[in-house]
Amino acid sequence: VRAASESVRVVGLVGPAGAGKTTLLEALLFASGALARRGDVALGTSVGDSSPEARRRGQSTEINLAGFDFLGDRLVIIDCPGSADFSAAADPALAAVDLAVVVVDPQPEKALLAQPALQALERLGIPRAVFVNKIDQARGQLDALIGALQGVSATPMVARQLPLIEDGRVAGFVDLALERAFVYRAGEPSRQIDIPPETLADEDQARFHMLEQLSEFDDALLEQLLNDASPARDEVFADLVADVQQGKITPIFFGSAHEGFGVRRLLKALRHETPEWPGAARRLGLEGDCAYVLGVSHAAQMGKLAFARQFGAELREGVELTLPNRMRARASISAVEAGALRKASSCRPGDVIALAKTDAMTGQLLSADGRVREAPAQVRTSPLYALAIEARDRKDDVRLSAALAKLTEEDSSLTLRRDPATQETVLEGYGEAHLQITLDRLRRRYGLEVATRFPATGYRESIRKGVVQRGRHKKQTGGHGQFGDVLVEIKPGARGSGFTFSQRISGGAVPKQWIPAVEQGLKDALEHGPMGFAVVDVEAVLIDGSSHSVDSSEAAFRAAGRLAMSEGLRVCEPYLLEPIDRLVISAPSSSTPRITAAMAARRGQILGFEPKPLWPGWDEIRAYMPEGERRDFILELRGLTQGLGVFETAFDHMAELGGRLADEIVKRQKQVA
Ligand SMILES: Nc1nc2c(ncn2[C@@H]2O[C@H](COP(=O)(O)OP(=O)(O)OP(=O)(O)O)[C@@H](O)[C@H]2O)c(=O)[nH]1
Ligand SMILES: [Mg+2]
Repeated sequence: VRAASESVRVVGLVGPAGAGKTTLLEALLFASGALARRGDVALGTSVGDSSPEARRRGQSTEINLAGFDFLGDRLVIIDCPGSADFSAAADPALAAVDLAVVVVDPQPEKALLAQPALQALERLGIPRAVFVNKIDQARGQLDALIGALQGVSATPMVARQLPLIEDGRVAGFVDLALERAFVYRAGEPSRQIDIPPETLADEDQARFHMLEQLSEFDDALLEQLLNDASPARDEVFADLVADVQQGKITPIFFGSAHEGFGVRRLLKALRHETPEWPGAARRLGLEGDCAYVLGVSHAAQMGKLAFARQFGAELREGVELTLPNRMRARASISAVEAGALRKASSCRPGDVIALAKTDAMTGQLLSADGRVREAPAQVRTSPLYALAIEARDRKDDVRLSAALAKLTEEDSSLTLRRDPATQETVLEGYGEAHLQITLDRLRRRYGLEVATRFPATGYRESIRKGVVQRGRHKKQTGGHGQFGDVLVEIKPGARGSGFTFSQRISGGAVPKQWIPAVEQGLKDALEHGPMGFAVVDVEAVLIDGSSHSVDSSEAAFRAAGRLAMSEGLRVCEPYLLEPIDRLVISAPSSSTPRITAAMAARRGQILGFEPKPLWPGWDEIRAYMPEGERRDFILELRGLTQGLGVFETAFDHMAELGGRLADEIVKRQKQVA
């Protein structure tokens, strides 16, 4: 039974793929006593990564949520996937944490893969700490690591521990705030020892450096340091807590999730230094009693579950919740434990719960006070990879739409759109693996087989020359005939003008009421030009024509217009146009030469590159790239940048495409048709 004064804290685990976040979640659960036995991601026995997709891939494919008690306080951990394919889906959940632990590798080059995560947290103002994991594999000093991390962080990186090196390995640490030394022991809590005499000088220096860093935000401490006075331990702790909670510093801890080293130390720090929920509420702009939806799941047998964090007052089972669309639902609450849900009668402020029978979406606010609340604004980066999908069996079309609706609800980084021009259903996400797990889920959960291909590129055609063309539609079938006759001037229009129509008919050569039909006919013919694509940037002027008092009709004039255009286009020297996207690529500067070379091979046109503002060591490359070349570019970009490269993109303009490439595209289009 919990006392009312106990607090709940929500901590996110973020950082590069494979750094050991899910292993750390397991270690935290085990160290707290919530698990009797420690599982292993590699053996498929961990609490996290329990979905079939995550198990099969041996990496997190969605967030893992687990709650537990530690020394009378409650902690909820949100373990986020590190891979760029899956991390965007975790952003809405991460926005609501009290603190994020960035898990990194001890090797500086690998640790720097955490730069995007660190900078995102700084930008969002989320309090953070670094956990240098896999310390069991570290060799030698860690100064280079701390230096590298400091190089990419705007706030001071404060080493809280001094590693104790024995035979080139990290055997333990000195806690610089406590001034106590500990040695790691496999499978057991660390043992306290006297600070080894040969370490005293280093310890003194490291501690002084830490105090110097803290004195930047504390004038009294600065004065003490200048006067060579030794500050009280309580004051140092108070500074550490305040500075971490305000996001002014990023403390660094060391350990090994796999060996259980330094995990208890981290737990204690999280318990003391993680701010309570009002900080996150302020950041999200929340007031009053409401629950923020971290994520939605259709995975379990329980139907739809909304995982939410309660802000404001305690939430009781059965209380009426107001959704953003003014619908109401009674709260049906389950507490989130280690790998399981447990029916609960209430939820304390700050805690995370699963809500059944509530049709909520990720990022939404559910109000307990009856107010309708708008979801807090969230930035989304543009999708980077897309596939057109269709059911292998047409009979499954309806089931496929329903399943995709559920999957896009569950994964907020996935978007689904229907392309009206090509009639394609296009699934957009953050990479090949991202869309692949979506297809895996379609197959496994819903028994749906789909076919995929790259979405059709929006080629168009236009004309180089003009012509005056006659279109004459005449049919004599039995009684009533059909007659329409037009003379049309066809000529190239301005780029981007699409289709423009005008008329210079005098004396009613084409009766007024049929002129719109002529225009429609001309347009009809533009849908499929001589090369098989839609024709754009064409101007047409209806000059003359003739009609028949009985046989002329709307349909006949439309047919005449169609005829004039489709015959005329052929002699106007049609040429192919391809869509060109504008890209802004962000990546580490060291990879810029390789990226520009790769872009050249994709007929990209570099507009320029410069250092990315506020991103030390990164470049921003601006370029044009044909849409057809861009569709799998993210895969190559990641290959060149250790997975770090990203881009923002949007359609920019249409450009002429000639030569062999154009011939091939036209040939392929004719085969399809
Ligand atoms: N030697 C050593 N290996 C570790 C340690 N922690 C994790 N590993 C191993 O590193 C690999 C990746 O661990 P995960 O916990 O899945 O890493 P993650 O950060 O959750 O990875 P993603 O979810 O894909 O981002 C596994 O094989 C772990 O056994 C550690 O402290 N020491
Ligand atoms: Mg993981």
